[in-house]
Amino acid sequence: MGKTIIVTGGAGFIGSNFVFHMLDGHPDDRIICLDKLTYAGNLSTLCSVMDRPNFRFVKADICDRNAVNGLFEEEHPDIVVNFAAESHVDRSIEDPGVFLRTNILGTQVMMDACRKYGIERYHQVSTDEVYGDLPLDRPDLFFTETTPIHTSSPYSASKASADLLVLAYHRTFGLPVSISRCSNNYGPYQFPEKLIPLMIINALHDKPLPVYGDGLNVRDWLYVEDHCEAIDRIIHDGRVGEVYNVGGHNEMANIDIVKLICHELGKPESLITHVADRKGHDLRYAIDPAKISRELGWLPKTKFSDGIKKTVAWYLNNRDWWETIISGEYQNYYEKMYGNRV
Ligand code: NAD
Ligand code: TDX
Repeated sequence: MGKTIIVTGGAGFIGSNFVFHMLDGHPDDRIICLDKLTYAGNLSTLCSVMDRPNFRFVKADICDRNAVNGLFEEEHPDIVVNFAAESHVDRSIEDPGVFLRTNILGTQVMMDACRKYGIERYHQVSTDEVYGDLPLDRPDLFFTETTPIHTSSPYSASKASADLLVLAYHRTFGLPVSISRCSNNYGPYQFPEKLIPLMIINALHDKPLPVYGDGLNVRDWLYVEDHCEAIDRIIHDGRVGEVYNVGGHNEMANIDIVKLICHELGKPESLITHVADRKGHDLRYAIDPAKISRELGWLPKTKFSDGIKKTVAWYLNNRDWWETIISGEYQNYYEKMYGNRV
């Protein structure tokens, strides 16, 4: 029999890709998307699956205990995958409060519901940022699952706090948890505040491309579908109580990514503008994915050279999606779709 899976944050970038991945790959499962629809959540992203009989969308805050408990009582989920989070480092530097609330307390509320009603697996979607950063002049160093937690931004501190709480609920209450710590994702439906979509959209408008500092900071990029496949494997075959790093050994300096985007779009590199650096800017992320490859046979399928072409093509072919975001119109979508249904 199929499983019932609650996917929190499923109207965001990775969560929506995960919803599509699960509906395609596990048609017998029932997928419930629980999402608050913050500025980063876009219900129109899910319009192609909204009418599927084995899909349900519920607008709710993961911090809202009554709403979360009510959903567990109705749906009796077997698995919870928690993507819901405030995810943008720059915003966490401006206003940390909501990061602590959603990323830590929201995680607690979700896990308390799992304890109260019983669950087969609670999976926490975490990030490589919990490990802090690596020096640029030590390409031999990588983050493994035993690298100490050492955070830089309020965002990464909130994600690390949540991870510690998840492991504490496993040890203290026996909650069957798992955690994935993935490197930077890119692909369709990424909100245009993040590096790759922001640069694509600015370049299309011949606007300046704002590179923080010297642009030499390194990120380790993974195509979003590969991340979804990794989580799929972990929730089904990953060991309870374990952390799995997810990444594809694809390190690139920011400036090289931006130049590549200029090249793909036929835009001049003179659009590149160096701006003030991010406060506390992490130098280099680099994941060692040996554990997930060894234990679960996971390997990334999309090479960066193909993935970036697919991503640029997606933004070119889906202008409506990001134009409604830039105009702010997408925030009226829920009202339009659901306003007269309640
Ligand atoms: P995103 O910002 O695109 O989406 C977040 C989603 O969560 C949105 O739909 C938003 O409406 C929802 N949400 C926010 N607060 C909520 C709340 N209180 N209750 C219910 N829903 C809420 O984020 P993303 O880039 O898709 O990241 C998803 C997860 O993956 C996050 O936990 C993030 O930390 C993690 N992660 C992201 C990356 C990356 O490169 N983007 C890499 C590693 C890990
Ligand atoms: O305008 C920009 N200019 C710029 O130089 C932006 C938005 C970013 N940058 C730099 C900062 C980073 O070094 O590009 C790099 C990538 O920045 P982001 O897209 O903001 O991602 P990052 O800070 O690396 O965090 C991402 O990966 C880990 C996600 O946003 C997190 O949610 C995830 O946990």
